[in-house]
Amino acid sequence: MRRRWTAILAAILTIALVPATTVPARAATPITTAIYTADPAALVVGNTLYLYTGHDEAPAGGTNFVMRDWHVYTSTDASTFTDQGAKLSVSSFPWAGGDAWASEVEPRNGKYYWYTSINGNGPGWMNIGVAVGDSPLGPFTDAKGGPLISDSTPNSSPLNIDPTVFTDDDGQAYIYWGSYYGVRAAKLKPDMINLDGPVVTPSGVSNFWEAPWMFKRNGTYYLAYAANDSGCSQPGYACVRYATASNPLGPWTQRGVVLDQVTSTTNHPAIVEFNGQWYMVYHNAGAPGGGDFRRSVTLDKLYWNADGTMQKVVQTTTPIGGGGGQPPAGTNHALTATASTSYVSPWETLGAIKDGFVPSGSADHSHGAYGNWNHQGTEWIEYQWPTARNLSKVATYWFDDDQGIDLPASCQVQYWNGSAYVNVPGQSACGVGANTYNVTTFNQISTTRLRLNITSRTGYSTGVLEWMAL
Ligand code: FUB
Repeated sequence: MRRRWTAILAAILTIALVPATTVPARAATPITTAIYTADPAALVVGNTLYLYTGHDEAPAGGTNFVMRDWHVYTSTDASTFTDQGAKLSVSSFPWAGGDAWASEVEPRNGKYYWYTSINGNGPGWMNIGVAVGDSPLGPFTDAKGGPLISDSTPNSSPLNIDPTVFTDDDGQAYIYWGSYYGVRAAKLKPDMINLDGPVVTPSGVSNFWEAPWMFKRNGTYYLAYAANDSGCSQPGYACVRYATASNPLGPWTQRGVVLDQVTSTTNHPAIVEFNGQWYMVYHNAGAPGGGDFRRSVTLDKLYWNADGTMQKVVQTTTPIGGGGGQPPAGTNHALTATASTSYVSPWETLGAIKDGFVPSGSADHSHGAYGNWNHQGTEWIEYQWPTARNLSKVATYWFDDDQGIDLPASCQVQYWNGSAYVNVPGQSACGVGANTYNVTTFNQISTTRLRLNITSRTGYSTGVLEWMAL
């Protein structure tokens, strides 16, 4: 019972196989909208990028994970992805009972080892299992007949999930895993299905929550992982921090945040170089109908600094559909901005305007909303960035609660020109329509501050669900 309750907590806090379908996903994020996907792991073999993902099957409004199998997606351009089908499922592990959580695939000697988080269906709860196949697409079968790591493994994590396996240049393989702030590591034997020596608790992986991803670049070891400290994410959400080390078992030095919180409560990184470009692969709740248990894998480019640190990834928005009730395409700089306002009602959430949520209508404040009831007249919301952003468009999704907050009478976009706020040049109409992204275009500006002046209708206050800066 304690374990089931723990499962629900984890869900809140963290957070017969089907044939391939070869319908390409859109050449943009998310990699597919045909199903909900989560917990990506990336592997490059030859000229193909393989993404191994979990599969969210929770119903709309569901409050826990429903995950039964894992899919494989392939791409040769990191843009269009093909679903190769569910290549592994809970039923592939006869000793397991459910919960096909995060996984990762590691090649060795012509074989592909697929490490999974899975419910052992016995004493204890989540385990690490391992399947093996002869190609990146399998077929995969249980490699061990039981868990590789379980609660009975000495010094195991408080929650044995989220394996990441890394093979060093000398052939030694390492497995990192864990959740509930309990990162663990061990060497793997050359057979890849047995631990080689004790489980260690690597030092220096500060603020670790779960979802480790290990790799090496230019002789330095990198460990990215989900963290949920107040320095990087709102309560209940997670960012991705990373640490570096000169030894595969540490000690590690934490280097900061590489991915801000996303629109789902959980966050889960995979970092990979493909065709000379580095990518951050992760999930969010951005697909239509998405949510914390209906996530979607997406990817964005990742760039390096000369000193080997990673630049924070800019989360791009999804150009699915475009227009109408869908957000316009382009890089939404709101995601990296600090928001402020002339006034927000104490019970409302200013940060909601920049969480990338796609509202189902102007009354949909399920992800929070900015509102200034009971003020009337002109109020403003504003974005600030530490360095200038090139901007030429905003998209505003108004909040209308059919009570004291109504659509505004008018609005105007302004920017800080170094000494004062002035209207953005060449501004098109500032739309005040309901149930849509009102797009206002202007001549490109470079600024650290962008402001939206909102003037209410007589007798009403105003509100905003999303304000995109592109
Ligand atoms: O998908 C289930 C769990 O949520 C994963 O194992 C965690 O990493 C989090 O993404």
